[in-house]
Amino acid sequence: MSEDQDDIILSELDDDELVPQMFDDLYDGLREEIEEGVTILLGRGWTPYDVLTKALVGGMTIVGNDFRDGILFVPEVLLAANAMKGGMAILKPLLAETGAPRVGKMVIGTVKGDIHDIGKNLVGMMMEGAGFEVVDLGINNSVDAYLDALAAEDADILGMSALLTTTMPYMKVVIDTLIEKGLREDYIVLVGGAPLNEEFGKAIGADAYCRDAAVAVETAKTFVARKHNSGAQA
Ligand code: B1M
Repeated sequence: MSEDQDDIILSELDDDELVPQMFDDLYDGLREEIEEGVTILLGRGWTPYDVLTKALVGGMTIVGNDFRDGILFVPEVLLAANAMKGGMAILKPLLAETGAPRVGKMVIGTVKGDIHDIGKNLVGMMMEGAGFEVVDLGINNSVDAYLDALAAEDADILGMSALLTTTMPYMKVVIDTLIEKGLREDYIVLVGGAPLNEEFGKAIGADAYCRDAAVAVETAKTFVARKHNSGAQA
């Protein structure tokens, strides 16, 4: 962003300067700088979760706002997304390193017609960090892709992500198909993505709408515990 970019030595910045600098670097799609910033913050004792939410997601929010306002365009946003993924790749094993017993299994994917995967990846990482086994189907998933994976993986939870108002209705197609096939009660269905809200989640018949990755983890834990308890009583 600034002409002095080359002169900045990230490790010499204190946290209050480094985080805004990382916002700038994310904005500019500088993957190596983001990876370095993440490593520095971890070295200073930041938790992986704080690095993720305060430095990376914080920066991506600025990118999102400027994309919305027509200041940034697709190529720049792709570069920012690539930089974000570089940082997330460092954090992923650390978030998963809790050693917690497997609490449940989730199949997650972005719906058909939609290629946004950053939020979905984050949810997957946080779920793994909380002890869930996660099967990530990637982007652009059809009903069949979801249903096949749920059966093949013997999953407890179906997670669906959509970032476009044009693709979010596809979640209902998937849920309606589960109902048609008599499978709806076999799975906990959680949905998320920026254009969704609680009302939408209820309207399409999901078990819950999850505002962010942390909420997804808490919601999944609650539903899995409920499922196990009702199983114990049966
Ligand atoms: Co796109 N895009 N994009 N984009 N993009 C949005 C979504 C948009 C809101 C930007 C805008 O105009 N303000 C807009 C949608 C408008 C609308 O539908 N009303 C938009 C558009 C229009 C488009 C294109 C159509 C642009 C074009 O080509 N003209 C195109 C669509 C392509 C397609 O999918 N078919 C497009 C393309 C792209 C890029 C490829 C450039 C890139 C995606 C790169 C990638 O994902 N690999 C991109 C990006 C990066 C964005 C923004 C800027 C950022 C999304 C993001 O990663 N956020 C986005 C603007 C925005 O959202 N403000 C935008 C960070 C992420 C951490 O948050 O994904 O919300 P989020 O995930 C959160 C929660 O929502 C929740 O937890 C996550 C973590 O806390 N969550 C879940 C998400 N999924 C969940 C699933 C769960 C639970 C919780 O399951 C249990």
